[in-house]
This record gives sequence, structure tokens and C-alpha cells, in this order.
Amino acid sequence: MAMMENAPIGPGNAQVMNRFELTRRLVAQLPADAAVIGGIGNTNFDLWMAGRRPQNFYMLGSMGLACPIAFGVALAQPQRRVVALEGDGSLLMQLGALATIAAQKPKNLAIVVMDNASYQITGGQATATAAGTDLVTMARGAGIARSAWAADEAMFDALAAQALAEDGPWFIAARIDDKPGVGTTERDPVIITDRFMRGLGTKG
Ligand SMILES: Cc1ncc(C[n+]2csc(CCOP(=O)(O)OP(=O)(O)O)c2C)c(N)n1
Repeated sequence: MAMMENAPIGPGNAQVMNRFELTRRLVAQLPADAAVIGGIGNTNFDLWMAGRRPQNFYMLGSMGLACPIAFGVALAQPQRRVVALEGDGSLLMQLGALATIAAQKPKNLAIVVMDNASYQITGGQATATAAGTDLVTMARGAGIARSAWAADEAMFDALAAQALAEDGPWFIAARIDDKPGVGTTERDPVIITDRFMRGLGTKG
């Protein structure tokens, strides 16, 4: 039993948390100029509801692009902290991004994955994580050494603080419940892009 108590945190013993609560906690810690890329669906709905910021980009339409977009922003603006917020289903659709990020090692990039083991927004179909795929083990295998499961909210806060202050790339995964996003992002890609470019200082 003693060995069990010391077991590393994994999807089997991490607490099931709530996406909006964790998103709120993350946003509360952000440096003012940090960019956040929300993946399609619930991830960006909760980011939107956690407080609109011109440095937030809300992905619409295609799964798997939060990490590649955040990676591009991190390379283009190395002085800025950049966070990718992604769902497990979307991350699984674009796993190659982890290897590319690991190879390029952007120090200013953190990936946060909300793992509800399902494609929730399209009806709750099970993803591979429901069958045991461990996203942190995959990220570490891709070469992202600073990869961890958040055991609970306090550990999520601590990991987020570390990822926003210390060299990355970082990969943080959290098990979350099946509560839907708490709102809906305004769906206007032109406005979203324009606001983001101004927020990043690339458009006057
Ligand atoms: C390339 C692509 N394939 C399929 C879809 C349809 N689709 C939209 S959201 C979604 C599920 C997303 O799952 P996940 O990223 O785990 O987020 P969750 O819904 O669980 O919050 C699917 C299948 C899509 N938008 N793009």
C-alpha cells in the first residue's frame, strides 16, 4: 500500500476536475501579455467565459490546431508566454505537433490539455484516453520532458505558475468531468483574428 501512496500521478489517480474552473484558475495567473490559443469547442467556450482578452485566440472549425497555432506564435514572439488550451480528442488528431514542438523546444510555450476522455461536443463519443492512452506519457515520449498530470486543483495552479515562469516547453494534462462549456464564443472569425493580431501588436 505504501507503494500505492507514492505512485506517480497518472490518469488513473488524478482527480477529475472541471474545465471552466481550471480555465478560470489559469487565466487568473496569466501575465497581462500572455497569448492563449483555445482549441475548438468547449475549450475555447470556457476560455471566452473566463474573461475576454485581446491576447486570446479562439479556434473555430478544425480540431487539433491549438498546439500548432500556439507553437507558431511562440516562435514568432519569443518574449511572450504562449499557452495552448486543447481537448484530448483534438490533441489526438494532431499528435505530430508534440514531436515538432519537442524538437524545436520553444521555451515560452505551455500546452494544457483538458482530458474528458470523450469528443464531448459532438455527443460524447469515447476517445482513446477512455481506453487507457496516457497523454502525458505520449508527450514525454515525443520529447517534452516537462510533462505532468495535475493531481488536483492545487497542483494545477502550481504547474501553471511554473509553466508561466520557467523555461518550457511544458505539457500539463488534467482529467475533467463531462460538464459542457459554460457559454459560447462569439463566432466571427474575422473579428477574432483582427482582435488577436491587434492584441499581439502585429496590426495597428
Ligand atoms: C478535423 C475535424 N474533425 C472532426 C470535427 C468535428 N468535431 C468538432 S468538435 C469535435 C470533438 C472535440 O473533442 P475534444 O477536442 O476532446 O473536445 P470536447 O468536445 O471533449 O470538449 C469533433 C469530432 C472537426 N470540427 N474537425
